[in-house]
Amino acid sequence: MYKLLTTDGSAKRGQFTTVHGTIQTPVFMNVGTAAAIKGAVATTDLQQIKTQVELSNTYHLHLRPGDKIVKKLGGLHKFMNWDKPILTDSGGFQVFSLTSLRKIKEEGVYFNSHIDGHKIFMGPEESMQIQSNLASTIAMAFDECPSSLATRDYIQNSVDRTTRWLHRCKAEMQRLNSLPDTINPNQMLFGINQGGTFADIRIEHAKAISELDLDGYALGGLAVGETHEEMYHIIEETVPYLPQNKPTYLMGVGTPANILEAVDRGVDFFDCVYPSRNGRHGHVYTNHGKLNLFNAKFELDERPIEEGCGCPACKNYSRAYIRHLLKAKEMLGMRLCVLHNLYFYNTMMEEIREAIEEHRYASYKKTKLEGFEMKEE
Ligand code: PRF
Ligand code: ZN
Repeated sequence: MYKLLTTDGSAKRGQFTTVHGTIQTPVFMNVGTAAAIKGAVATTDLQQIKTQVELSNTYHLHLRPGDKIVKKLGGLHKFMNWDKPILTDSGGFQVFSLTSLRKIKEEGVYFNSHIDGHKIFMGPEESMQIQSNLASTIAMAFDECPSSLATRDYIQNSVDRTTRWLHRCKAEMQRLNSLPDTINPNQMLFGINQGGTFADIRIEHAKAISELDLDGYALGGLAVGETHEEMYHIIEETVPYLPQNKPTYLMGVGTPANILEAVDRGVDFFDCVYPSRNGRHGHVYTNHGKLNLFNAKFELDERPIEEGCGCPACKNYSRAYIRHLLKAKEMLGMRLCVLHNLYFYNTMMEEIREAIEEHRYASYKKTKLEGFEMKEE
């Protein structure tokens, strides 16, 4: 249940209530693809870094350990020891980005596992069944994310199939939610808008899926190779055709600057591997741009990653120490960088929410973006 608290321009400040608690939006979901945030981050760390929602993947968990195993163990929340909201992506995107020898048919997708190559079929029903076994808070519809190089014809046909798949997802989710042994009978479903960079296809698709009265709507198929300007343009064109009284989720985006721009165009939910992936490589975010802690200039730097940051890394350790850990391949180095980066993203979302509430989002965004450009030293 989404409640729009206030707006500032097109930016929305909302509250999304689920059986696993209320999500304050705009929100950044912290990615734990295989039921763990990469970089040795435990679910017991998440409160300290202000995580509201964890995101996992249908495709990965279906392959390993298997969604039936997770169901036997009481569902993903119990398995991971995380009682707040979890969103699961449907598998569609991962099938398209990770597997080879795919065949897309009306019924679904035939592909080979990226782990051992065995043949798998996944369609809308299978994706919903897996997500129901995982018992996530929010399930994503099974979609196709076409390549950014696809032709208009290809994209139109793909979008039409994604719409038919969405009807099947909704019916299957309703069926699964009413079964007696379903762990989360209140599982929610978000539909996914596609259409590449063709604004007219996006708009027609947005209108069609809005009629299904789903719990939320995502913009998929973006940040797949188009320019940032093209992405912002598509968001701007499409969001007005999605229900304002439902959350809008921009899948797989992005940099702090991308998030600031998308919030300004009405987006509520985000997820991205950048903070965890960059952290694992010693790249850390600050309000004055990104730092590479492998850089020699940090060898004797006794300052925290960012002065005033309340994260577990900055409250306790210096850049010099974290640099040493990274160079010595001590796992703690990665872990501290990932914790800092997620805290940085989650704190930025908190600032964004406050700025919208106080109707000063435009000036907040401007100052924040200027800071990112102003590299330290
Ligand atoms: N579809 C799904 N998951 C996704 C995407 C998509 O288009 C993207 C695109 N940026 C990221 N994750 N199901
Ligand atoms: Zn920090």
